[in-house]
Amino acid sequence: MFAKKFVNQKFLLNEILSKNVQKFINTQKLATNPYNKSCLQISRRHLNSTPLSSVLSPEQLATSGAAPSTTSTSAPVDVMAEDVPEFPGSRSKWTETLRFILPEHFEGIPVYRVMNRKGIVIEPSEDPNLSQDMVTKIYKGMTILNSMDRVLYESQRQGRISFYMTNYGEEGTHFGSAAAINDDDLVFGQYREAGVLMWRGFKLDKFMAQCYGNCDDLEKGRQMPVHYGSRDHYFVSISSPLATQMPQAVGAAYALKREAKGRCVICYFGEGAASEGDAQAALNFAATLNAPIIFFCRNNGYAISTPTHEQYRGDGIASRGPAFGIPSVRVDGNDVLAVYNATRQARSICVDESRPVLIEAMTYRIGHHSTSDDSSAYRSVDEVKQWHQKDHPISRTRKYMEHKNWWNEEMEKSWKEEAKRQVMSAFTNAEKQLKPNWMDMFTDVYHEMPDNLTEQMEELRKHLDLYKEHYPINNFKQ
Ligand SMILES: Cc1ncc(C[n+]2csc(CCOP(=O)(O)OP(=O)(O)O)c2C)c(N)n1
Repeated sequence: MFAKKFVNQKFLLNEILSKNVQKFINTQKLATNPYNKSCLQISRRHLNSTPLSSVLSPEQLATSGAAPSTTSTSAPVDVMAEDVPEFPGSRSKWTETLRFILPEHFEGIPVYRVMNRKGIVIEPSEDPNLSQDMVTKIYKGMTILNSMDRVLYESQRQGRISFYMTNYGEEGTHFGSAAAINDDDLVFGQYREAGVLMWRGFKLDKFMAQCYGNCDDLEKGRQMPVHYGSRDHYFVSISSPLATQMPQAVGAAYALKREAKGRCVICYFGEGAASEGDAQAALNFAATLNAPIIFFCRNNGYAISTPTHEQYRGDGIASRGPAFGIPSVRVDGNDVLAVYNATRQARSICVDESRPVLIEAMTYRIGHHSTSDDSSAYRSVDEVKQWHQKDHPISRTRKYMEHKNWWNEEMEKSWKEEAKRQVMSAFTNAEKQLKPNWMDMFTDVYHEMPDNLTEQMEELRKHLDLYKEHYPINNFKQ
């Protein structure tokens, strides 16, 4: 036992020593570059503890690229080529013209579209030729999400639920992207992506249960409404702090890469969230770790009351991708076919080449930010109306289907009734359910409940025994 441990330690020591030797060689390669002087000083300090002469022979030292010794008679080797910069931190040519790169030098990245606002495919070779069943499923999904939004929005206005966020105008980004990936690809969302979960078969009852925080809620009523999550649907639970899901999603993508089963991650976020530090960390980690992740930005023009011109001065979010070394594309988010094509291709790049991809879907937030917001305070009602009437993903998809003779007024009417019936039935069912047992407030803080938490739970139990008439205890499961 002892011998084995000793051998292991010796092996570890050799590993550390050989790593230090490699570091020494690398640092000496940088020696002639004054820019790297500070790095070198740090590395030298680091090396002071390692007796290099004991691991490298003088001959090895001489050929290792070490700085020429003052006593050496051999001529220094010029490792720098004449006309190409050799800086390890960039790949570029020399220039003798002093010129700052101005953002104005670049045209905006174009917006990829497949169909125009009349639902007509512009370039037939770009039509993904989705089957009638698939387009109908997408259309029905978008419309039923819209119905659910209306009911839950109203429900909040009446004080039946505490909070809600609608998805109005962004339905195309949800269904177009969700339909283009595999159902077991892992989703990390922000909060305005309910359609992705709906596409995967998360039932209306479950959406309602989460918003009502009733005993059917998978999250046991602990989070604010719209913070959905479902392990069965590979949809990681939403949390409120913006962009925190982004580096987490990269970590998950890296794990999927190691698992090597051809799965990837899709991570949704808004253009406002993209200003968070976590967004930069995520993009850079994903690029340097070659993580198979699709970053899907919903650029809907606003982050609550902040318009995009106060959010950034560059060319949106897509232009940041290449700076991180990430293939990037901008797409019309109100064109479900364009979103589908872009996401499908992104997935191939992601999985086949094991690298991240960035999609920026241009859209417009037709609804208020949330039920806590009145957007007429910072944008005109006419502006909203304009988008609602002239460029809505639902009406555009409907027009596409009508051109194909897949949909008509009669079908629309009967589907609307059916959708309303389904939503109202889930709604009345959710209202009837009890809230979870109050004890669920204490469970899952840790995997096992620590003693001090058990004590607190017992205190509450005694308190409720004494004062139960002051609590709505009958609304909770016993
Ligand atoms: C770290 C953090 N800062 C601020 C907030 C408050 N907040 C919630 S949503 C939001 C705007 C996000 O806008 P965007 O990312 O564009 O998404 P959208 O709401 O437009 O879909 C802000 C600032 C938060 N939740 N987390």
